[in-house]
Parts: sequence; structure tokens; C-alpha cells
Amino acid sequence: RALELDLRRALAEGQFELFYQPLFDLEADRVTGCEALLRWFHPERGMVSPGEFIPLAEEIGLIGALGDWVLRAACDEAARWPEHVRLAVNLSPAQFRDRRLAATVVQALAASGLPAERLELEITESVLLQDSASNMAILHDLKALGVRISMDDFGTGYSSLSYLRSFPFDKIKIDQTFVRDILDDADALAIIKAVLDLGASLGITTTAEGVESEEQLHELRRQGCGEIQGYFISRPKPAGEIAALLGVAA
Ligand code: G
Ligand code: G
Ligand code: MN
Ligand code: NA
Repeated sequence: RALELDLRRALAEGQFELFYQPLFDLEADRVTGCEALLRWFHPERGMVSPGEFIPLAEEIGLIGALGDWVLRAACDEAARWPEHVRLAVNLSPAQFRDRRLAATVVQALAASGLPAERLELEITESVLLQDSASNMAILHDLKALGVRISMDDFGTGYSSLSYLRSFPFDKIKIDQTFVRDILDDADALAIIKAVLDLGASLGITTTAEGVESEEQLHELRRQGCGEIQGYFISRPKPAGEIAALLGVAA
């Protein structure tokens, strides 16, 4: 449990940093958003992956404080970006246990001056799976603020389709496992096509995650995909490098 003790101290010690990964609009042919991705620089272990410490933060009741910090820090940073660039922030199901989530978002927006329309909150279907009535109410509160709600990792869960009916999402993010196989697995391609059709029918944006090659990009463009994200465009990078990429004066 050494990691747990370290995690309890990490926020006060300033060991967290947000990296940002561009979202590239294929029609506009430019970056129109960036997703904040949390990094923990542990003094001895080096970088610890969020896949490791976020579940731990949830377990030990730290996700509330950590999630608040992420929202505030990310909104402050994004307020410096050009107006056409949105900010995407991941929310974990545990953050929905706090009824004040919408109030926290309001505060982060107000303190930073970032307009609500420029904030996208990414959730996975587990948010709708657990305590769905109360979580659904919070989601509607968030949406009423004017922020956009994206369904992350689409296609990996149990009933992603039914959740699309139960809440008016603004964006679907196709999980990277489908994109990875798009060139050599006819089924992966068929599923991506179907999800792009679905997004178009619902009138919402569909983003392909995990695009790593030009060939994948070309296939996605051919299929009419609107937005991509992945190492081919850019790896997640520190705030300063992203600001430079967006042409923000230092
Ligand atoms: O960036 P990376 O691939 O290492 O992220 C691993 C996982 O951690 C992803 O599922 C991502 O959504 C999640 N994650 C990254 N940053 C945050 C964050 O700030 N909050 C939450 N809740 N999850 C995050
Ligand atoms: O769960 P979520 O989609 O929020 O997590 C995004 C994760 O995917 C992050 O950990 C990020 O570092 C990772 N990622 C982003 N682009 C790529 C990519 O092109 N390839 C791979 N393998 N991972 C990626
Ligand atoms: Mn995400
Ligand atoms: Na995802």
C-alpha cells in the first residue's frame, strides 16, 4: 500500500501534470480540440499511468479532489487557446457520486473564463450503468450548463447502443481497438462504418480514437469520419508544447 500513501500526498506535492492530445477535424483540416490526460510523476517510480492510479484514487476516496484539480487546471489552460479549440476532460464514474459535480464545473468555467460550449466532458457507459437515475440527473444538469457530453470508448461495453437512447450525447468516440484493426479486419471496418452512420443519423460528431498511421486516416476519411485522435496526429504532450502547436504566444 506504499503507492496509496504516496498518492495521498501527490496532489499537495504538485506531482500531477496534465498532458493534452489534439483532436483533429478532418473537414476543417485542423486541430479543433485537445483532450486532457492526467500524468503522475512519482519521485522514485517516474511516470505512473492513470490506468493504475485512477482506480486507486477512486478506491481511497481521492478522485473527488483529483477530479476537481483536473477540471480547474485544464479549464485554466484551455482559456489561453484559440477560440476554435475545445477542451475535452475525462470524468470517472466515482466523480458522479458527488452531487456538486455540476457546481464544480461551473466554478472551473467561471474562474478560467472558458465558455461552457468549449468544454466537452467524456464519460464511459459505466457512468450510466451505476446508480443511473442520480447519474442521469447530474448529466442533464451538466448538459444544461451548455457543456458537451461525449461517450468515450464506444463499442467496448455491454450496451452502448441503449445508452445512446437514454441520453442526448453530443459525440461518440469509437474505441481504439476498432481503429487498430480497420485495415486488415473486415469486421472492424464494418463496425466503424456502422458507428459513423449511427453518428450521422443522430446528427452528432463521431471521433475515431487511436489513429496511428496515414493509411488508417485515409480509410477513415473515405468513410466520412469527421474527427480523429491518435499518435499519427500527435501523442499527448505537455501544456507548453500544445500551446506552441496551437500558435499561442508564450
Ligand atoms: O493517457 P492514457 O492512455 O494513459 O490514459 C489511460 C486511461 O486513463 C484512459 O482511460 C483515460 O480516459 C484515463 N484518464 C486520463 N486522464 C484522466 C483524468 O483526468 N480523469 C479520469 N477520470 N480519467 C483519466
Ligand atoms: O479512455 P480514453 O480514450 O480517454 O484514453 C485515451 C488513451 O489512449 C490515453 O491513454 C492515450 O494516451 C491513449 N492513446 C491516444 N492515442 C493513441 C494511439 O494512437 N495509440 C494508442 N495505442 N494509444 C493512444
Ligand atoms: Mn477519453
Ligand atoms: Na476512449
